[in-house]
Amino acid sequence: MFHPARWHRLVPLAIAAAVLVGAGSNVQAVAPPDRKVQAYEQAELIQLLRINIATESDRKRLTSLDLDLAESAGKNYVDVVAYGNQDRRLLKLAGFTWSVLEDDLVGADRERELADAAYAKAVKNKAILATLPSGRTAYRQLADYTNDLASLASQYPTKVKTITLKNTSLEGRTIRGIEISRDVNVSSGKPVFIMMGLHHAREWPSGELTMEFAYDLLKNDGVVPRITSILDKARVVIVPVVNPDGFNLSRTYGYEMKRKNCRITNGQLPSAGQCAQSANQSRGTDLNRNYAGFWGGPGASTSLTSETYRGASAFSEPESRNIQALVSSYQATTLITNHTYSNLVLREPGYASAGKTPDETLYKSLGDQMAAQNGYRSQYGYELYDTTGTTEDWSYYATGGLGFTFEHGNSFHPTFSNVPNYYFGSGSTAGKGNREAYLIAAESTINPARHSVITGTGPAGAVLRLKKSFNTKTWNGTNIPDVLDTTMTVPAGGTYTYHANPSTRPIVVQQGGTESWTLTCERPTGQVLETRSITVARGASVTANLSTCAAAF
Ligand code: 0X9
Ligand code: ZN
Repeated sequence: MFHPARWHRLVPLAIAAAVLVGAGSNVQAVAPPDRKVQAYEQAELIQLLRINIATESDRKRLTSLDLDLAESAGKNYVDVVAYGNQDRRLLKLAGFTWSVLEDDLVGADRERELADAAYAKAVKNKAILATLPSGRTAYRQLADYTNDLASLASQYPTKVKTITLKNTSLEGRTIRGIEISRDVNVSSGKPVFIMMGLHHAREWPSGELTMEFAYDLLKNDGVVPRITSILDKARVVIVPVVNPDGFNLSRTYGYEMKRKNCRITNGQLPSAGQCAQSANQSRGTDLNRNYAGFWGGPGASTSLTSETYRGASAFSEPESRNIQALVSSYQATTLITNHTYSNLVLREPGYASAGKTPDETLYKSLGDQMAAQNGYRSQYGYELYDTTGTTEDWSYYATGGLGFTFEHGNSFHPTFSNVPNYYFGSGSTAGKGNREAYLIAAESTINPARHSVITGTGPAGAVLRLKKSFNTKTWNGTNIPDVLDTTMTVPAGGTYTYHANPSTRPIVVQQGGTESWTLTCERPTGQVLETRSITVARGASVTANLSTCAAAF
């Protein structure tokens, strides 16, 4: 397994990096920022290389070169996207040898376009009958996602509610998602499953699979009993494109390998067209290193031109802050963030020295259950390589909701005909695939043994609020304020069931402590009529009869 740089918490990053670079090489730690630009401008080949690794120290040295690791690594190799001659020279100087997996990634994209056209034609001619729930035969562009979300909302007004995320992207785009549930407009205390795609721009299937699951749920509600039950008992939140600026660029010829967002200069918005300028190709923040959980630790870079740039500070990016706000506004008991590639189901922890989570038994069993369906490998995030500041590094430790990274398939964006295979499974796993894995995630969301339940009586129409404020710590101990704040309305009849995450965060559970939710019973105007402190563990249920509120309502 790939365990790169594991420097000690107390060693400042710069010193740790210098030590690593010193290990048997005089090569610069950070490759010149313009190497990609040069590769594009001089039409040098962008290649996928499999770098041979003999020892752990080789891995460390390779990591310290700050190349674009392709996220697939094995016992004796690490795959790297090499931008032109300069990256290859850097590898050679450092003494590495490799085999070429893909000799021309840009050319391969052209070939993919042709294969995609052939696939679309075959579906049209009914030569291929099994199609995706939406019927799509080619990768969506950004506008297709926007249109599809809007059309589902208008087609299913009682089952789909549009969500507009809090911040626009750096280039000013609105980021949207949908909630899917029976009577979606009733605020009913159901547990929530959040699924997302396209944190990373070039990982096109991650958005497709997210969107197709939405179509599937809506198309098969009332047809497939499992799906009917999911709509009855859960709220599914779908955000297919977390990083619209990056994705939009990646869907443009010549920019297919774009990964990050459009942060060109720290603290500044990009000007129109700036993100697409060739000189800025390698700039941007890696949104999957920008979350506050362990932000600034191993497996993330301080260089704005690195593919794993962590950003100027925790949650410096509007796109990651969007997901923070989104997750904080639901009781999301399960979360899947879709990525490509490597056929993995990853759970926390994301860096090796963190130790197992207090939910390991449950966390592993859910990961294993899903992996049994999509045929992927279920493992810890750090078994791929250490990372910090990823989505679940924050979401799991802040909310206790079980968060997973799915790494689909065998390349960042293969020919589209792979997407239906990823979704449904094919060959020996026919009828399975990620659809089954997602359904298991949705069913696990509903299972009260896996989250917490607060029930009781209260005045019909009252708003019940669960709130908790705390600090999330970054790697160096900086406190980043977090507020989880969700509401439901007491239904007619005056009995409520509020499905929630445990009141105590995993880190506090680990230390043997407890935390509470503050439950308030409010008039719809926001006037608080009763306040309770609720301590509830995973798998437990507590009763809170809100009689003071009922008397005053
Ligand atoms: O590096 C990432 O952000 C993810 N891989 S990707 O190829 N999609 O970029 C993996 C993050 C998962 N977490 C850990 N590896 N700890
Ligand atoms: Zn990714």
